[in-house]
Amino acid sequence: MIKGIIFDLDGVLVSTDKLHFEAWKKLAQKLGIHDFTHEDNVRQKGVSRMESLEVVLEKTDNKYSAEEKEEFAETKNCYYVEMLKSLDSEAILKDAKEALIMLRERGLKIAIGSVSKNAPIILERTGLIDFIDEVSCGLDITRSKPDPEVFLVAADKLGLSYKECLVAEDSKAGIIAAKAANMKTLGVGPDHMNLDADYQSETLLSHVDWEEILSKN
Ligand code: B16
Ligand code: MG
Repeated sequence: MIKGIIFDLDGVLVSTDKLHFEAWKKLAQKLGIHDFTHEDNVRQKGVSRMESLEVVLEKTDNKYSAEEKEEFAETKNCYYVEMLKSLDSEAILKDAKEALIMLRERGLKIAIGSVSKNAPIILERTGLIDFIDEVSCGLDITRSKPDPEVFLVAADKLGLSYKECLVAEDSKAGIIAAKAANMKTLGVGPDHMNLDADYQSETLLSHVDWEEILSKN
């Protein structure tokens, strides 16, 4: 029986996925890369900061040292953190807050499962922190999605077994991670049809048959 829902953050509850894209694009331009596209950015979803940098560097023949790469990742994070300063509840995606409220009223426990080290600040700035029970984020783990670690930590923090959890995700890496954790999956967002999840929906409420999901599992 499903007793807890673990939500990815960027692109599922908040629109910060767009800010990640802007910040990586700005770094790419600084490095003389002018063809960094939305398709490249899709491959960065759910993966760590350093792995995301490699997606950018695939677009240049220049070779960089480990120190230079650390510096680039830090520069991108500075751009991103600067953008987060003006973040507020407006960044919460359609249906997200309503879904959290409805699920909690039904007695389900709610956790965040995000590999972002900026997750706590995003939850504070948007006010979403008041609607969740536990946070598992980049500060709690050593391996990013598609490794299941972030979701295993979330379930442990909720005090639930892995098969009692369902994961809502907008990235392929995240769906693979959730399946590896033995959890049910709900693919959301513009790419929901391509995620190979157990259930799929563009948004978190209007198009999701929570009744069916929760009664069948
Ligand atoms: P940060 P999620 C992920 O968050 C993003 O999807 C991914 O694009 C980003 O590289 C990663 O967080 C690390 O984020 O640089 O802020 O630590 O989708 O797992 O919520
Ligand atoms: Mg995401």
